[in-house]
Amino acid sequence: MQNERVAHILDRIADYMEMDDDFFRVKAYRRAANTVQNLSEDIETINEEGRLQELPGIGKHIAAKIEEILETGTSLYFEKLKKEYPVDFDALLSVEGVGPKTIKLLYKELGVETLDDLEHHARRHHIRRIKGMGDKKEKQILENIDLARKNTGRKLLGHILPLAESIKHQLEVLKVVKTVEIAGSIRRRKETVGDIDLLVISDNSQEVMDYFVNLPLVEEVIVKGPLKSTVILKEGLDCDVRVFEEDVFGAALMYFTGSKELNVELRKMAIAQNMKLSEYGLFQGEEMVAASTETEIFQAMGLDYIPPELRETHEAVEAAVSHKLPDLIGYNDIKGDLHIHSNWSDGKNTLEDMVWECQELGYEYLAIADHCGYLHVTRSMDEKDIKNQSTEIDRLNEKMENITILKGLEVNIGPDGNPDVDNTLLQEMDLVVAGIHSGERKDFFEMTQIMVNAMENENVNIISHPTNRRMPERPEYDLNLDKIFEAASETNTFLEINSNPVRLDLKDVYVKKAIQYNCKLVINSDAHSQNQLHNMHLGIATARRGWAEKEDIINSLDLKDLLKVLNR
Ligand code: DGT
Ligand code: CA
Ligand code: CA
Repeated sequence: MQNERVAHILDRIADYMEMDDDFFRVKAYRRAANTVQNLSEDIETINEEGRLQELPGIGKHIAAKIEEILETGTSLYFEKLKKEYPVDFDALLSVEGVGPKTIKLLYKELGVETLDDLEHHARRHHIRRIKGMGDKKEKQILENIDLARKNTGRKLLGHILPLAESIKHQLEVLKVVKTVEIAGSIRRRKETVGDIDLLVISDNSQEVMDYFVNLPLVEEVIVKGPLKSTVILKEGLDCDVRVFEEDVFGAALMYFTGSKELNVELRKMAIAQNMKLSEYGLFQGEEMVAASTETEIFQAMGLDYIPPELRETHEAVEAAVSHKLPDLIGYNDIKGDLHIHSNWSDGKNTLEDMVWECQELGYEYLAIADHCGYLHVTRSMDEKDIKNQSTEIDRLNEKMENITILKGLEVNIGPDGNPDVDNTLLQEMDLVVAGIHSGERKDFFEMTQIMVNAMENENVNIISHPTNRRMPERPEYDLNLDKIFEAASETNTFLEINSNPVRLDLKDVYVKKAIQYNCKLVINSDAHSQNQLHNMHLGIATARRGWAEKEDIINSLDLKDLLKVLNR
């Protein structure tokens, strides 16, 4: 479905037009964006059937733009505007009081492209000096930057999950508590979370709530009730605790795991079967059909069990009806980590320490893939380092039992798409990971071509963090993913699901799309310390949210089969 992307581009074009006071066309583009946003049909189907101009607000001109976007992935006009104003629109627009006109002014006068730039100039009182801005506007901007940062301020799953688990464990200590489950977006393993939702089984809710609202992690109590309490945690997000009786816990867990979209779909389905589903159970008339476990409820509705990671959209319901849910890659299915840094480049721990930690994790193999070649951002190995590291790996492979260390490198993809390291050197490695590491952003076509070129190099096995996003501040590269996935599949290049909490790249929806293109994927930690090796489960969660099965993930293979697919 390209609907989101098309709507987004139309909306952005409207922003650019607003910069130039072209209000008539602004209105037309906004209306069209809105129409596309709210379509229930796939815009590609509508286009194929020649019905674009039947949509409200879409005339000949905009229909042609949409066609172009569907065909090429972007619009030349849009690309031209972006070059003219290379600013982070999403971030800047989220600051209250900053609209397209202000963005234009700030860019022209001060070169403001990002929230950080905006804050820099506001703090130094550069903004008040611009004609048409003034002290008041500057002060308002400064106040609202923080707010914008907080509001987009959904928290990262990788940072909040340990906190949620800690609260769960603290509640479990109580004698009156039978079970605590984390529900909501965290249970679904969504990459960012709005708050923490905890469900408790207990027959003494009073004691649970008294204890909960007095935990040291709590900053402020918003509501304290017998069945539900909400607090603000010191971490800066809310935590809800709800208490239930054991016999309805499955229904509660199902409801409060969501997503809202899935709940709506399930409720509709229950109604179609002459039943009623709520957080209190599945009912037929007055009679309770199922409530104590999720499994029972799904079964009673004729559905296969839907794993929480698949509950983001209603799609899983259709698959559960027809018994077509994927057999998801499991949290214990990963046999090794193929992207690990040591202090030979910018890692914190020694190579040997990293290997020991991998052995602790029960891996059969790992690949050290330190940076090499020219990188101005971080320490990087030269040819001599690579030789010496190789000797050390030989020594460790002699010494260690049950685990094999592969010799890898992480090379940087240069501006022409070639790794900036000699191919004869790459040929000698067991595996080569290639990634873009410069902050420089090229346009859609150029960026896509660079990546495709990199994949066509036969020494490159893995593309690391393919869209190079960093949450929250760095948006993903604007890439033609269809082209990237096609090339990956044709060249037998493996795309990484990077488990770093700020990356999770490829992200879930792209994982799903890559699999449709028959791409093979690899889940890596990209660890720069022993501790970060433990992030792997976040990458696995992302893979599961992208419907990935074991056969889609090459590091679920044992060493022998892995070496076969690496084909070196
Ligand atoms: P979040 O907190 O924004 O990351 O996302 P969720 O999904 O955790 O949302 P939250 O905390 O508002 O609610 C938890 C779950 O409770 C949600 O996934 C589904 C269920 N729920 C809450 N409010 C509603 C509602 O108004 N309608 C339906 N159908 N379900 C709801
Ligand atoms: Ca939530
Ligand atoms: Ca909540």
